Amino acid sequence: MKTRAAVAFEAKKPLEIVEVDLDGPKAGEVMVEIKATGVCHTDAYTLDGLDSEGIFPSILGHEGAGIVVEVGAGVTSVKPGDHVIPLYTPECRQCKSCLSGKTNLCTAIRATQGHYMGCSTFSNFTVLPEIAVAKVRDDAPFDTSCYIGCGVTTGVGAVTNTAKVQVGEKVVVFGLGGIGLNVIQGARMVGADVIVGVDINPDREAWGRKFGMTHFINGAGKSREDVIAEVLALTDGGADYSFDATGNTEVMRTALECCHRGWGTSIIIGVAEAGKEIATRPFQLVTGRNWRGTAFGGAKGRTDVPRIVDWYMNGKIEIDPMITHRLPLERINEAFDLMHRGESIRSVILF
Ligand code: NAD
Ligand code: AHE
Ligand code: ZN
Repeated sequence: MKTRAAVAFEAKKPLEIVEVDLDGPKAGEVMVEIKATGVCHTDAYTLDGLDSEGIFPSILGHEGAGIVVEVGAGVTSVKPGDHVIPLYTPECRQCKSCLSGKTNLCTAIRATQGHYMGCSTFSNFTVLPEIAVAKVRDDAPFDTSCYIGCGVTTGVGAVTNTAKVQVGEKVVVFGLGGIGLNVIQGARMVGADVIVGVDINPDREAWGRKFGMTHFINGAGKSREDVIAEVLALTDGGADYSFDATGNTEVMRTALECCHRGWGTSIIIGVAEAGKEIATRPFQLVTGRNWRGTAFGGAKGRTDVPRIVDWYMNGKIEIDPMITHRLPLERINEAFDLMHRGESIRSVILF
């Protein structure tokens, strides 16, 4: 069949809306009609040619919601009409990683997922393996629940699954965009006492406060030492947990070094440009700070995503105010411009 899609033909070039051919689902696969998709910073980073695994042409997009329209042979977990959220981190429940109980990084289809995240939600119809869709309740609106396909789950899950922040702890979040604001609301949900936000865009202070941030640091023009000193003053000597949601490797260092001596843990969420590396003095780790990372908030997609949709529908977490722009597919390039200008939190494309 034919489907309308926004295709990335070349790095750093605007996406082009074209009709593409799509084969029906093979054994173990499902075809999904995408109703809405968010635009995540990782899409921008891949489009800019900064992902070492990126290939062109490709159809990006990994934050979608839609309806199953057809299933291939042997598919048992979903049927036509089911509402689903595509998963760039699948959950096969059979590979070594899934069976370990220690990670959400299922390896069943990693080889193909790497290049474009395996979802291609910037297409009206897309085909995915059955293990890469989460069946969700059908009263959740597509234009908001799509954000659970990446940003919401990544931010909230970094707090609940990866850091496992406890009531009364002190956290600091670097980068108050589509991911960082979800870290903030996750920290509020689990009862953190102090939630410091750091951004270089002063407009992000009001955004952070809306979701539970207790203190704001404008990092623009400040040295690493200055930011660390401010965080230490606000957290009685250092954060129990810090989170990088910028993708900037200098910020990652600051985030580690503002953790409390002896136990503070820094979680890297941001995706850095190909070739970039992190650095710190080993003494930072010798003296008990921990450096960790998280993908998709440590969430096991088919198990955890339906629960997060419930959290949203029951009012435990917020999504609606973060969707700042809704655009038709034809205007998808504006979503990237808004993100680069710091004017959007999340833009959602409606089909
Ligand atoms: P975004 O553009 O919405 O937000 C980024 C925020 O960081 C902005 O508010 C920006 O002003 C701020 N920022 C930039 N430089 C800064 C600096 N030096 N100091 C402080 N703040 C700074 O992007 P997003 O969609 O929230 O994504 C954030 C990062 O998370 C990206 O690197 C993205 O690729 C990554 N990401 C990772 C995962 C994962 O599973 N690990 C999932 C989704 C996104
Ligand atoms: N391919 C890149 C890294 C990209 C990356 O880290 N992706 C995250 C998800 S970002 C979602 O917005 C991820 O899930 N990684 C796990 C994985 O297996 O890719 C690079 O640097 O090479
Ligand atoms: Zn993403």
